Amino acid sequence: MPQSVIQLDRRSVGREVPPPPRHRLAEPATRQLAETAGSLCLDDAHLDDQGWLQQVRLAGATLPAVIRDPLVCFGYDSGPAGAMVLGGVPTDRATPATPTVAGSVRRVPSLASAALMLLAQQLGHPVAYRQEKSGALVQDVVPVPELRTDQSNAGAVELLMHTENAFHPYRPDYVLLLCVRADPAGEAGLRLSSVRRALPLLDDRTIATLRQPRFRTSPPRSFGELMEAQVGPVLHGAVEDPDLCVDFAVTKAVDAEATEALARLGRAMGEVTHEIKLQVGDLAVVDNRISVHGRTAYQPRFDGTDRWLHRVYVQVDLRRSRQLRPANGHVLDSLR
Ligand SMILES: O=C(O)CCC(=O)C(=O)O
Ligand SMILES: [Fe+2]
Repeated sequence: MPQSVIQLDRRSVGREVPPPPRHRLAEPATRQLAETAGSLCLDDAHLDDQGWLQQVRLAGATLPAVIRDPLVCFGYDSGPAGAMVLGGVPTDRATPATPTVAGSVRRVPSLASAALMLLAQQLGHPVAYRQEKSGALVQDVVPVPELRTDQSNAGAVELLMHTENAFHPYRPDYVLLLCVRADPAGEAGLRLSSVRRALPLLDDRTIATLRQPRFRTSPPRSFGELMEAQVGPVLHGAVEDPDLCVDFAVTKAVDAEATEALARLGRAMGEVTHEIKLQVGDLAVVDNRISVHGRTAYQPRFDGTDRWLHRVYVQVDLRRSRQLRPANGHVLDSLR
């Protein structure tokens, strides 16, 4: 199931935009992945432990092609949508109550978190940031009562479209979101939009402006005041197939023309946005270089039944961020 090589055809875009491709693991594949994940759920296992990650790496290489192929192909080319959904990922028979506290993370492997790590390693290397969710590799995306109006994964208001950690020079290449509990009201929608689909909707002058260092993206509070937001472009790389780096909540243009270009980009990204209501066992895989994501507003209950995603970040080339990772670990220290 190789992804089609992208073709930016100005005539074909802006009309009918197909949703991100959806693959589904068939029952035997789900069972096989559950078996391998289960074998990694040992009593003393720890998700952030180097030794455990090595076991995952080796076990991941033995998974059958039907499980690995969708991710391996996506790793080569994430296609026009820059995102996909893989259904049928095994989750635990008894998922505990959805956490309601800020900064909640997974430390001990479960069937779902071990399966997620096995799948993540098909794309590259899991990473985390020391200043975010205490540097845990598997993080909970859950609504938190005191943060419900926040522009963050813990909020319940509309979360504007963003490149994950757009301010960071070593931002993740991929963001993986595994649904272990669906929103009981069926309201919360993950939004996905790709620059490959939006670019043909933009005029040349807007594109040229977006490629210039006329934009500043500030870090979230959790990353502290240590970092001065640098000016940079919103589009970079190949002219016909650029990378995108923008957070519509915090990226600010430095002049009027750039402000207008950013607004045009926002409208174009909006035109090609898809909304996905994740169900239990659905893994959304987002190519963070090509697509942005966000979420609709929804009404959490904070009673243990709310929507719950496990999130993992992946970098393709771990070596690039070595200066921030003590002992060649998986957690990036603060930028200074
Ligand atoms: O809740 C969602 O669907 C997405 C939240 C988000 O942007 C994230 O976890 O990075
Ligand atoms: Fe995000």
